[in-house]
Amino acid sequence: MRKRTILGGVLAVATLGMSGLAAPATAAPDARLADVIPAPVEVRPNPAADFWINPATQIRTQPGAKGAKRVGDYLAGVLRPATGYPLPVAESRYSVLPTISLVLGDAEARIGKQGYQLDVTRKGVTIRANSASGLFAGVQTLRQLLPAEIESSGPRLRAWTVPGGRILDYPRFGYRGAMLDLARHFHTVPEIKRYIDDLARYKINHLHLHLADDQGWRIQIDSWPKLTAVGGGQGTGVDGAGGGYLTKADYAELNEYAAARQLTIVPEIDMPGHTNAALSSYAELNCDGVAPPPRTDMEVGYSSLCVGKENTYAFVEDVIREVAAMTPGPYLHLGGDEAEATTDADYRTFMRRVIPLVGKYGKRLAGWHEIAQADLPASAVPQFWDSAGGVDDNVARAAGNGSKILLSPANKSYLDMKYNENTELGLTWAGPTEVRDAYDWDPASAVRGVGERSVLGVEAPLWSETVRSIDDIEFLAFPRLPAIAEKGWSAKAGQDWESFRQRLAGHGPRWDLGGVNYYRSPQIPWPG
Ligand code: IFG
Repeated sequence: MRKRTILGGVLAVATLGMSGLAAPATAAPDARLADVIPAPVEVRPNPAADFWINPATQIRTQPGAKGAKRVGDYLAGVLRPATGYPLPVAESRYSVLPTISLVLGDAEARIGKQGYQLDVTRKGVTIRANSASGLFAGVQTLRQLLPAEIESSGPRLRAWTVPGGRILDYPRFGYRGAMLDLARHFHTVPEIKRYIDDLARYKINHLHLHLADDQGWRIQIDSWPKLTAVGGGQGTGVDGAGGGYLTKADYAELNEYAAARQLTIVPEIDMPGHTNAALSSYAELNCDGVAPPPRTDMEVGYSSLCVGKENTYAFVEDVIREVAAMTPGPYLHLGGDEAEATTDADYRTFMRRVIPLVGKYGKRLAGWHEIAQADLPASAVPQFWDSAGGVDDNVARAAGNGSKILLSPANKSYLDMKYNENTELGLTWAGPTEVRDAYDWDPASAVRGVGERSVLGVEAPLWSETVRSIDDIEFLAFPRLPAIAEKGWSAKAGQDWESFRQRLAGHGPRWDLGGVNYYRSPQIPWPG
């Protein structure tokens, strides 16, 4: 660290000497306020007010505002590597130095809980918000207003100019999520952390982890240890790759890492279908008392918990209790999809018994939209995964009963779909899905009977049957994930494919410098 500080100091003097404290005339900003993704609500450029982050710049938060201080520390971590500047984070009421201020309170009420107001003047940058998550959203916007080189892992000698003006911004929907399937292929804690960093860039604020399925069980449950000892062992995963599981310590570490980036973890234990990993780990869970062999193929719809066995409900309650106890976030997702080996009557019997357990352990129920066949509390969140334009009477009924719907239309938001028939990774059943397919839809009219007020938000699932690494994850997620992020954050009026593709082109260099392994879609005018 000392070496870097000295280097930073040398760089600082060199840059300072080069052009003093005012923004050097040659340092026209690279990015424009209007280039931000997701598109902000209001943008008012002021070219006379460009700010130049310089060696004397400091980051300031109000004394005692702990949440703001944590965002300030995060911002320093984003800016220090490429600038080489010290960028101290000070808790003070005012500052005479050039300053990036993160201020809680005295922002316009209409920005709500997650919005922010970002002002850039020649003296500095001020981000105002009503919460730490709002400040964090403003920080992601500020990051995009800096030249792409800000994403470099090492110091670059250049002027760090921020274009002058004001952005006032807040999300259309409160829930913008991404789902990562750990069951078909287990991804390590460092890989998941990297994905969390990727998601935070685009104001995604939920990470749904698919923790159990036919091939693998990926979360430690103390009361049923064979779930991971057997169901999470080596060789569990599609094609026998990707075994492993999250210990409770791993899971706690991920929740902490996500929280510091304003993301909430949503754990899913899929049931009554997609349960072969549990059934093959415990013979007594099976109706016939015989454990089926582990499965590493890609078939779905062949497994079911034994609805008629009391042992099943002791198992489910133990799992729900332990997962709820280790999850700081409000949601617990029970899956419920593709229960083709469970009769409709048994499905409803099963759900009638297990749905109350989610509330009993203090969580809000989420589930794939089939769960709406059962009687749901109005607080429950059905996650729609049929194609956009689809119809599901149970979902429409749930929305009519006051439930908020999470939208994951498979032909728009499933990141595990191929981009085109030549894409090596991914599946085809709901695709192929190029970037424009992921962008051209509107959440408020995607499902009949689910209007704007019934939409909780959007989520982009990434199933891992064909995914083996963080490079594979990023290849499938970028550039389609920013498209889904814009669906969830930006006002409908601000969404336009031509504008999005132009803005997205400018993110290619950021991903190149940040080491994000993205698909260079021919639909996007990438620079250079
Ligand atoms: N559908 C299954 C997933 C996965 C997916 C792959 C849902 C809710 C196809 N269920 O999507 O388990 O196999 O695209």
